[in-house]
Amino acid sequence: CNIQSKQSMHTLGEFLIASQQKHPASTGEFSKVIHALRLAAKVVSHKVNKAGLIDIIGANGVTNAQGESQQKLDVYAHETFIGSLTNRKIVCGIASEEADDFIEVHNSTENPESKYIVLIDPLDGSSNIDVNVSLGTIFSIYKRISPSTGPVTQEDFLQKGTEQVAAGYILYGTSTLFVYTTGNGVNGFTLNPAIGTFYLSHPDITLPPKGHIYSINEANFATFPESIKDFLKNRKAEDQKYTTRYIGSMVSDIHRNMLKGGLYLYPPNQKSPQGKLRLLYECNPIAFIVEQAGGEAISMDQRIMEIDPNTLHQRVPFFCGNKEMVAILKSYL
Ligand code: P6P
Repeated sequence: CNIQSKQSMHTLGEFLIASQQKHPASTGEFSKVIHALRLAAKVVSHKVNKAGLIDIIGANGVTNAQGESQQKLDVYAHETFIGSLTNRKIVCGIASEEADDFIEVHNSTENPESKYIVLIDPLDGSSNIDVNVSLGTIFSIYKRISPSTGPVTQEDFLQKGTEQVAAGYILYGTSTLFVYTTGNGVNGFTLNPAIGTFYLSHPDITLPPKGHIYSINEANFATFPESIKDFLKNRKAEDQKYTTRYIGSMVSDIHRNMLKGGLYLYPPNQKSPQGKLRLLYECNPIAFIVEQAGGEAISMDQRIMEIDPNTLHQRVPFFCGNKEMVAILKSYL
């Protein structure tokens, strides 16, 4: 249907109000967190879509907690999301891929009812910035577990993925999409940049029952575990009907697999013995979303969301997608 009929659909704001009304006890604070993320998403989307026109392209010469050269847009996205979440005094702590340690939002003692914490990868896939390929933001929301009278602590951030209150991603692609779950299914909202409003464009996203796409960087094949090598070899057997798609921007690969079916794999390899992806602000939020869409997310023999985190920037092997494709992979693991 054309954009006109879509505009008669729910906006993200209306969807949040409707969702909040289903929980009479809710204080509306959670909705404010999503509103803050929504605003930051619009600001980053505007910048990403203008990257070629303003001096924001290229690295700024700084390396982040991961030892990766920070792209200017990474820093911009980090500051935009941190600012939006902090200004509204609705969260008590934030952890970001771009910051070595978690950030205590100082109002947490003045404003003890700010019970949420957010973990975020402000701009994943940033190596694609300069070549005009889609990028994404990934976020995960928890309730703090330390006493509300004191500052947030490490334990607030090192909770299992099963404790997530919500998770989502923003895809800066041919259009800007805001996708999130609170544990009752997955919904996607497309930004109409002309008026700065997100409209419900992908209600109740559900993975197709079967998938024929797998997403992996096979340049690392030589040092994958033997089980992964065997899995990949058999996908290529002549009677198989698979294809590979790998954008190098996880949010894009995941979103495509959510709509068309597929399996995303980032196995351990010589360069990244624990895999490359971070448990807290990449794997757990994507795992929550994929499971809510009827799929599965594992790390070798474990369910991703059951992993007990040890450190903020911990990396884990990551496989997620259709239950049917994950089941085949499990038979090799
Ligand atoms: P490689 C981007 O840096 C990222 O975190 C994911 O978005 C992406 O899927 C992966 O790393 C790409 O890593 O090692 O294949 O270049």
